[in-house]
Amino acid sequence: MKHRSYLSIFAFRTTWITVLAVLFAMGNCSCESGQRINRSGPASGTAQTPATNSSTSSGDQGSVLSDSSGSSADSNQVDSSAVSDSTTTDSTALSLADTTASDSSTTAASQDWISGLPRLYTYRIVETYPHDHDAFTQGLVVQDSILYESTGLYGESTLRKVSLNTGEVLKRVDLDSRYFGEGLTAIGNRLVQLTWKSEVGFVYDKASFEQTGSFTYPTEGWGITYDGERLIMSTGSSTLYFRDPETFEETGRLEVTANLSPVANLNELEFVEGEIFANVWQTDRIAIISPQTGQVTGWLDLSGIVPSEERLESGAVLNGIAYDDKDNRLYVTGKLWPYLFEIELVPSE
Ligand SMILES: [Ca+2]
Repeated sequence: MKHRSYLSIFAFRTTWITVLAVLFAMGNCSCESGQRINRSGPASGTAQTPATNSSTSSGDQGSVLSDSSGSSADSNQVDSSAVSDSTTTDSTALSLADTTASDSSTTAASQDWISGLPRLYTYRIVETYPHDHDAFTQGLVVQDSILYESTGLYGESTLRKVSLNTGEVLKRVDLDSRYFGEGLTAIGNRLVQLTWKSEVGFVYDKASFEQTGSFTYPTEGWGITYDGERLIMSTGSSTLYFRDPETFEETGRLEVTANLSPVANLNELEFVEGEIFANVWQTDRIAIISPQTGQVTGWLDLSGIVPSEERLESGAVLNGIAYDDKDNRLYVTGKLWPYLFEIELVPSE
């Protein structure tokens, strides 16, 4: 009975989503831009539907945060995220089930052109690098084999310059213990770092790490990236905020949806070849988002990329995406992960 009901819903959704997709494709096909990334090749990772991910419970992150800071604000994040996360998980599970059921295309477009449903990708590990397993990664940027990393937790938050190849920390700034470091992005010779609940961001000279400015925002700060014209910021919700890279004033918003359902808990961000990649907090999934429509055009499932025995802390979840557009290399890591991976996307069959 449950199966029959699900098929009815799927048939209805597929019919009118197809209509929307065709109309959308006639005006603006976002699938072309994604093909510049290498999305072919054999998969070393096990393709699994993220609906069956072994994502940690919302309380797991809380145990890490509580252990490190004991702040009452931490429990606030756990509480609110727990509510929104359940919504996200439900809608995402349905979205991915739809994708798996209907995905018979072998093209590497990030969105199924016929059905309009998100494509599902797994990964191939190109290279494995060391990563400081004490780094509670919240923001990640890579340029010329140098990582710029923001780490969180009260009393432990940092801005770091790290050698990609060795994991050695080459330069480091410790944030005041009032601040919980969050997202990080680069704009020319500047680095921009968010804080979680302090509603302030910091601007640094990329070479010297000297703080050259700050700005405020009326939300939590989670992830941030730069598309060459605009800053794109996440707050743990399903809304992305565009900000001016000079004044930091808000210039627009984008509601992120998958099959018309909001996708909450958007966290670390990276602008990759015309699309926004976003970690979904406490999952092994990265949403590939059209910056024009907010639609999730693809899901990247990173389940199993770190062997389970390596995850020393229960809150050690995926939370780091960096893309080097000079050589089209994509890197991912997580909070307290001992490794950083260069990966390629592989369409899931
Ligand atoms: Ca990033």
